[in-house]
Amino acid sequence: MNILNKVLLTLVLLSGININVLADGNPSEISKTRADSHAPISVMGDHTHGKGESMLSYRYMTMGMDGYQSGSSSSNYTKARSKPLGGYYMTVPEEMTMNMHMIGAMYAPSDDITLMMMGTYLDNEMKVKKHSNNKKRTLESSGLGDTKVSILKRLAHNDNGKLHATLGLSLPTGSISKKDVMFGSKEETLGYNMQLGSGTYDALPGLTYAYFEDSYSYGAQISSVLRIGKNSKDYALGDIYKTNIWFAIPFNDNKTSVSIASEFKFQGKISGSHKDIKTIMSFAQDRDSSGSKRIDVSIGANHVFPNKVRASVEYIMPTYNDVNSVQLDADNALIFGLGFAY
Ligand SMILES: [Cu+2]
Repeated sequence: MNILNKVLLTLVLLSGININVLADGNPSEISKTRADSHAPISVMGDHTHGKGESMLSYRYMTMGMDGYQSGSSSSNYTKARSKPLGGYYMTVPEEMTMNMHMIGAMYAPSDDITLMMMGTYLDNEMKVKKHSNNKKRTLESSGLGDTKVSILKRLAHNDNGKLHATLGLSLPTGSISKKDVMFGSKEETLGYNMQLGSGTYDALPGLTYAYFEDSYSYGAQISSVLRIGKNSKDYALGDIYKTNIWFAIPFNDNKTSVSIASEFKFQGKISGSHKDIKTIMSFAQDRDSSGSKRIDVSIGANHVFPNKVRASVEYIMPTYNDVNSVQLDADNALIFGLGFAY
C-alpha cells in the first residue's frame, strides 16, 4: 500500500465516526482556564486554539527499559542472546534510558485552524555486555530528533464537545547515522532505538474528540505515523497506529485536574535494514527485534496558574506488551510539561 492510500484509508476510517452527534450549538469556548481543557500531557495535538492565540510549550519525558520481553511474556538472558534463526549474538543489551526534551509552538490564524510545530532533543544511553568476557559498555547518542509540523482543523463543536482532525508531517531532522565505540577499536553504527530519527518523512493523520461536563471530562484520539518510502540508509521504521483515551476530574475551582488515561499502540516491524550495520552484534541492531503491541495506563495532573501558565505531569505504566522476537522491556515513564498561552 503506498503512502497516499494509507493516508486516505486512515481518513476514511476516521470519518466513520459520526460527527453529527455534535449538534450546532453556540460557538462558546470551553473555558481555557479549566485545567482539564487540555488532555493528559502525553497526548499530542489534543486541543485547538481560538483565532489569534498562540502557545509555547516544553515537555520532558524520561523512560527506561530493562529486563527482557519475548512475545507477550517476560524472557531471559539466554533468549536475549539467541538469534531468531539460530546461533548467538556477541553482545547483549542490558538496559536503556531515553530522555526527551520537546519544544512546541501553536498558533491559530482562525477559530477553525491551529498550526502546530514541535522540535525534539534526545539523549539516549544503552548498557551492553559482551558475552564472551562479561565486559560492559555504555553506548550513548544525543542530538536533535525529528521535527513535526501539523495543521489542526476544527470539525465540529458545541457547548460540551469538540472534534478536530490533525494532518501532520514529520521531517527527518534526527540523525540515523549515530555511532559509538562498542567492543572493537572503532565506532560502529548503533541499533535502531539509539538512532535519533526515522530518516523518513512521516505522515501524521489523527482525529481527536473531547467532551466536557461541569464535574468531569473525557476524550479520545486516534492517530498514526505512516512512513513515506525508505530512508537514506535503506530502511523504514514500522508504521504506528495509536488510540488514546482519557478521563479527568477538575477541582480546586477548575484550576487543577487529575486524570486516568490509556494508550493502545501498534507498531509494525522495520522494513529493510540499516545499510551501515554489517554485522548484527545484538538484538538492538536486528530488525527482527522491532515492532510491538502495547497498552499503557497512566495517571496525571494538570494545573493552571493565574497567569495562563500550565503545568502538567503524567506517570505512564506499561500494562501489556507483545513484542516481535526479543526486546528490552519497558519500565514506567514520566512526563513533565509547561505551557504558556497568550
Ligand atoms: Cu496549545
